[in-house]
Order: sequence, then structure tokens, then C-alpha cells
Amino acid sequence: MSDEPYIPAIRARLVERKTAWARDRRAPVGRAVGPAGRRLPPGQHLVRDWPVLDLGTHPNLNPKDWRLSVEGLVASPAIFSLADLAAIPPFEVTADIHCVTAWSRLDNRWRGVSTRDLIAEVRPHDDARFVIVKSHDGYTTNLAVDWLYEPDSLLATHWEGAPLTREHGGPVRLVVPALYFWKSAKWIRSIRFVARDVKGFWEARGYHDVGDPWKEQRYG
Ligand SMILES: Nc1nc2c(c(=O)[nH]1)N[C@H]1C(S)=C(S)[C@@H](COP(=O)(O)O)O[C@H]1N2
Ligand SMILES: [Mo]
Repeated sequence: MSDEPYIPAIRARLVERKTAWARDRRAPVGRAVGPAGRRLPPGQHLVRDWPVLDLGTHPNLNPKDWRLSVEGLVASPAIFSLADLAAIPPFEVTADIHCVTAWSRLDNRWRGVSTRDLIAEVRPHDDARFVIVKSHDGYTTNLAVDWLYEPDSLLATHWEGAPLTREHGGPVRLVVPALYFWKSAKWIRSIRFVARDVKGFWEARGYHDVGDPWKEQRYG
């Protein structure tokens, strides 16, 4: 059995094109300096709506059955239900979205659980330097553990006061505002702490391993 996510045919074309852009280190078109000035990383433009971007399958997850496995190099591996998350003090933050395809959306009000609080529950070992995040649509992404200590990173259950919709990754998605949005895995199912970096779906297709929008780390 392949580890690769199932991608519908029409989306396969899109994945191919984005992979080719990554290979060519193609700069996105439509560069603009927005009215928000310095809040906009280089090469980004503002959008007012919130685009839906993914591999084309939107898992239909029953909140009652949703579980998150936090595993790997941690002292207390754990499986969290939504009720377990609700027992952790709620966390709210307003943060910007920067997508590698060059759109940014400012001032998104997120609610959920701080990844700092989540980490405190499982207590990673000292040699846990990266995480690999897996989602219910087969998507994966990797990041250094440090990004989960950023003060605005969270497991989001709500956006603008309402439960996260299915198309945007509900019931729970990762949100790491300090990195390009491809690192913010929708329909999250597991977080594995590891010693050595392992590339995720887009990272294996030429996207930058880190993906800091302020350093314009889009590709390679
Ligand atoms: N599970 C999953 N998460 C994902 C993706 C995906 O295909 N599957 N796409 C990523 C990419 S490339 C982007 S830009 C954002 C888009 O999130 P949105 O649809 O809520 O705007 O989700 C990220 N997280
Ligand atoms: Mo993206």
C-alpha cells in the first residue's frame, strides 16, 4: 500500500503545476505592496476572502470520533479527543495567513489550544527536534519543534468565533502563522516527534523545508 495521499484527477494537474513551479523556483505573479505595508512579507498580496486550497478531498470527520495522536520521542504519548482538548485552557490569537501562492489574509481570529500547552502535556525528549504532521486526507508536513513554541501557534477549532468548517480543516487543524500556510495542516490526525527531519508532501516536491515568509523561503 502506498503512503501517498489519494488525489483526484483534476487536482493531480494542479499538484503537477505547483510542483513544476517549485522546481523552477518560479516567483509568483502579481507582486504588490499592500496598504498594510510592513505587515506583508515580500512577494505577497492581500486578499479579503479566504481561499480553500488542498489536494481535493475534504474528509468528513465526526467531531465525536475525532482523535489526535501525539507520539514519537515524548515522555507521555497521548491520544486526544475534542473533550480532552477542551480540558486544556482555551487559547485565542489574532494572526495573519501567508500562503506560498502569494496571497495573505490579515487578522484571522483563531481559537483552540496553544501548541505550547499541547507540548507540555506530552513532554518531548531532548532529541526530539522535528515533528511530522499527518492529516486525514493523506497530507503530511514537517517542521522543527521550535515552531510549535512560537507564541501564536495553535491547534485551531474555531475561526472568527465559529467552529472551523470542513473545507478549512475542521474539526481541528494546525495553525503556524510564522510559516507559509502549507505547514498549517488541515484535518490533523497525528503529530510525531522525531530526531531527524523527514520531508512532507510539498517539501518532497520542492517546497522549502522551513518556509519562513519573511525570508521568502518558498522553494528549495
Ligand atoms: N490536510 C491538508 N492540509 C493542508 C493542505 C492539504 O492539502 N491537506 N494544503 C495546505 C496548503 S498548500 C494551504 S495553502 C492551506 C490552505 O488552507 P485553507 O484551505 O484553509 O485556506 O492548507 C494547507 N494544509
Ligand atoms: Mo498553499
